[in-house]
Amino acid sequence: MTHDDNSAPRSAPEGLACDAASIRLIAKAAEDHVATCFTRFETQKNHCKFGVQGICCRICHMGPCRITPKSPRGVCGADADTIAARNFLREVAGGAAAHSDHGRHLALLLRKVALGSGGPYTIKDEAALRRCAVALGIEETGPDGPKAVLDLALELADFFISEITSQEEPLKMLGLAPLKRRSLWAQRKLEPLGVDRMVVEAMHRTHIGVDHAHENILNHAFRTSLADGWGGSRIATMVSDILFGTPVPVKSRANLGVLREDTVNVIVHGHEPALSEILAILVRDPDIQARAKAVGATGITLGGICCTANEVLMRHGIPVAGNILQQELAIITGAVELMVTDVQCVMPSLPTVASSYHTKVVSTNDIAKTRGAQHKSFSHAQATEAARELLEIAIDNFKNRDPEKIEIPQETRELVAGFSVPAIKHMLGGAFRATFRPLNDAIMQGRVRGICGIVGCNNPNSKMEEYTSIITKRLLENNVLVLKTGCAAVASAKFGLLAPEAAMKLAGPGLSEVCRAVGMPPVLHMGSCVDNSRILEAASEVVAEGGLGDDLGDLPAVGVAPEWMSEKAVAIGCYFVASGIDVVLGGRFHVEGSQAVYDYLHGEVAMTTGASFHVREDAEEAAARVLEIIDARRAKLGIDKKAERKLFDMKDRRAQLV
Ligand code: SF4
Ligand code: MSK
Repeated sequence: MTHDDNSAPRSAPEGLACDAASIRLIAKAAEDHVATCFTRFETQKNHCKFGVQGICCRICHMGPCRITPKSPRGVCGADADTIAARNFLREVAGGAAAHSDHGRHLALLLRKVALGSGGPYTIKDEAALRRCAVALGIEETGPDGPKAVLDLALELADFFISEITSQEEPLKMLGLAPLKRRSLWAQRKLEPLGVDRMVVEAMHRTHIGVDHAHENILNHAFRTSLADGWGGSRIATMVSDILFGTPVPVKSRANLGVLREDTVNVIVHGHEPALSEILAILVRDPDIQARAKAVGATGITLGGICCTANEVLMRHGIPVAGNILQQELAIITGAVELMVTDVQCVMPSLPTVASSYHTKVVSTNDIAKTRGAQHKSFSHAQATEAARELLEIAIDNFKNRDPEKIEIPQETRELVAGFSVPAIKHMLGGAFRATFRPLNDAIMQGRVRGICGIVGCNNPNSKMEEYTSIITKRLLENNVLVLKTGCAAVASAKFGLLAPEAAMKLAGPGLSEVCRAVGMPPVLHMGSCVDNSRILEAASEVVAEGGLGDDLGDLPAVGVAPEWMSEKAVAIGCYFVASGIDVVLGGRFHVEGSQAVYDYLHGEVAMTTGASFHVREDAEEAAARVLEIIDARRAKLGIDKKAERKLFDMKDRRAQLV
């Protein structure tokens, strides 16, 4: 038995998860006396009501202060509105910081590569480099023709770093958004400076005795989120594409059944792709495979958890073992030799869980250590050596498996991922004229009713993936094209929604026709958490293509965060809303102790941005709300009436020419 004694779930495993693999392993955890997030949730779920309502303040040491009807103000005089708004802004700052630090690390790696000190990393996708430079207004040709790749890479890296640190200049990357939206941001004073300054300012504003007006605090939350969505996160995506390749459709599989009894199993987990990229390449090295065979395995299986999984899935087709709530379950299979962690969403419980099996947990980023895990500090310059050493640790650990403890569920589903924006345009328009035109036409004709970005995490506060699955299926039936990222995408993968056949089985007739015509699934996996920037990119391209208004806020498009839990999800929701896209939340923000803050986020903010948050804890009601918003947008665009399909004869055509 581990030193955690809360290993027995109080609910039946069937009530905690939808997929058979997770259900079985939650039960196995109890049999093995291993505590997991599912059992720990049981001991934590009587949440402090002050925390839930966002009216506990720990910002200074005259407190902590809690707001009640009898004590409506903290010691300093802060009321519920100030306290809830400050807590919300700090969440957004945390989320923006996480995404954008990821972006910064990649921009710094791009700079090293440009200067020749990037170890094994190279500019893998020169077309992406040139495409980004052009989009950002950086000349890609000089007086003597196209600039040399490394010169352009250095210019771009310096541009990205100056965007992250910009002190007084609004973010230049806002230029990637439609003109009307940019004007709105400027008029409403929402244009962000660099995310570094925005996050520091968020911490300053929320210090005791600074910003007390809830609208002013919340508007800074939206501004900070824009510095993430259009800045830090977008930089992460752009640089990843340049260094590791722009994703194209790729087949793979998802769920814990991707682990194999006869191979050495290695899991990469976290978010930053630099190390996992090298592992994905090295794992195919014949020498490494031979070493695995020498210890009695048939080879090595690399699988992923969370968004590091999504990164190597999108570019290499590496199978996905699971999403955030499955990280402990992967170890509980008893068949994982090594779990390599980087940053974000890595549970500190992993070494404790691993202590009941033979799994080694190795952390690799100096900003993310866990007690009980071995730490191997990763440097880009030595990336290949580090990856080789990690694989050797895994191979050496194969002999330590306890056959009695191994149970690998068989469940896996086929999927197609890799839908970057260039890949979608290519699928829709073909190699000759990659374009969003067919999608815009299908939306205007009503064959596709609208677009929905479903993003975010899983949360043990509800049955894992049930909400995500229900809302996704309901939207598909109603001809809504679904774009997914993060753990929400993995959830769909596990239930077969990322397979092209889903278009025939689950999509309404119009959406099914469009998907079948181009051979794509009705749910497009666009990548990791930072790749929500790809959804903004796709939406901007749809606006630019014409016929659906001239602002992101005109599109029949909605964002949904069904089972969200992280500060990053709060930041993502805010940059969607600030970009004019309504967001439906499956769970509530911790702000309900302040009616004013609640009303601002769930309604009044629309007067500033054109969109707001909508909480629907029931998935069917959430689907209905998404369709209402889409239909309202369609009516505003004047495309709510189904266009009659008229077959033109020669006489009609001649009449059109007159
Ligand atoms: Fe209490 Fe004000 Fe200090 Fe917050 S900042 S802990 S409300 S005194
Ligand atoms: S990993 S932030 S649980 S999506 Fe990106 Fe999943 Fe949410 Fe982490």
